Amino acid sequence: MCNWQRLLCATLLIVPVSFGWAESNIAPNFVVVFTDDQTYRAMGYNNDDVQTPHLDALANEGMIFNRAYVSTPICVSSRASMMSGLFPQQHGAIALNSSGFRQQFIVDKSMPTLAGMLRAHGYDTGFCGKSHLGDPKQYGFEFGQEHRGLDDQEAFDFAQGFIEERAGSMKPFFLWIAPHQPHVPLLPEQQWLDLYDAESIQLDENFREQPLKVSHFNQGGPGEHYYRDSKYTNNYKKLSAGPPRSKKHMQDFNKAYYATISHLDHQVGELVQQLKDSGQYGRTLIIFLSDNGYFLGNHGLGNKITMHEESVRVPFFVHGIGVNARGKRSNSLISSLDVFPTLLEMAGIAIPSHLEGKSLVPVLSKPKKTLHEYVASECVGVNGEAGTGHRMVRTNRWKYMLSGVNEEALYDHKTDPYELTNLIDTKKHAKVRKRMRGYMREWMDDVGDTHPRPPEE
Ligand SMILES: [Ca+2]
Repeated sequence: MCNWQRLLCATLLIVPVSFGWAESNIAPNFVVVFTDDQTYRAMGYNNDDVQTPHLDALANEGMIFNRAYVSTPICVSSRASMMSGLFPQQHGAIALNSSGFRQQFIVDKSMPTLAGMLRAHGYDTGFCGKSHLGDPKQYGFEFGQEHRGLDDQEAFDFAQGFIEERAGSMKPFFLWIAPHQPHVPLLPEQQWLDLYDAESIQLDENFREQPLKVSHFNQGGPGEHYYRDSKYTNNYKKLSAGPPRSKKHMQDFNKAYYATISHLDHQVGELVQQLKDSGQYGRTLIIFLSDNGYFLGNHGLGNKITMHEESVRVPFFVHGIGVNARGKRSNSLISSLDVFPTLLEMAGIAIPSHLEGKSLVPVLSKPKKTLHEYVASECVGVNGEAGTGHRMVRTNRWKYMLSGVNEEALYDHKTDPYELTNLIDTKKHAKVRKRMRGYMREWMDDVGDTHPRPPEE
């Protein structure tokens, strides 16, 4: 019997929700907001240029994770990772091809999904927004559907109805909200554009007009440097294709991108109010993250896919029940794969041993606690070939990247947060290189990567 069932059996047992979830024995609700293509620095609390007052308030009341990395920086694979708790080469959604995931998790049902496990343990499970993996009812959700509206209003309307229907209910729920924003096409309304002056927007230190001719910057097949910004801001201004792209061009794009995020911020603010009105706010854990980042002209790139910070590092915060050290920022290195086991632990469900992530629950009380020695990310098979593409391992200080043509990169984040200097051939860093190559080999063995391993030294 799970916690909420025990509670229902306990006649007239009323426990104040202001108690911690463990003490109160109330099964927590979970609301996950999983945005699309929102890079780490596109959040008010990480960047003064961006206006996200509702998200900032939530994050500052909860716990902000400064070092959160996605298992893969591409939409379909990242979504499949959230639902499966596995890396792409394990769950089978490689780049934009989800057939392997379908076979294991939908057709054979040989592997459990996050929604399926929570539902089996008494949770009402609701989905709204972007699926990218087909009908969400096929992979564990009982309520909801995919919503294709790019302004996400349909999705947030569904969320509102879902929450209102559960006002005062003791049965816990898991609500997955997957907005399209700020993925291109960007269609910001004037009221959000009015918040920003393009000329005053600061570009990052690693802005370039076009990328270096190195495989680490390829975003698909050999030599491809996608730039998806042209024509996509069509109710604001039509931007020409690139690269190269000018500073002014990128400021104009950022204005539309940030305006879209401010719209999303407003929608999340309304959602929080609905949770409060329903009486469910006090027993709800909110997790906010994005499926991948985005290059805003960083390194001369648009899009995502490569292993640089702008692509693999995302905004991530938690708020509400279970967050015992509130108002803190954690530098603990975490992965998007940690969400699955975190929710299971909080729901009192045994964590299956095959999951790749670790529960964040210990960090929610001790923000300095180390959870991972390193985290990994991959984006392989973008051009349809297994083994091609990019991989990285990241410790608190160092990042090691291995491309599909065996080029390597080593960055020191203590001195080089914008990844401008590749130290892979620097004699002084031979020991670090050896250690990072070892982590990479270990991770490649774990996921069954078909690509040749980095050399042993
Ligand atoms: Ca995405």
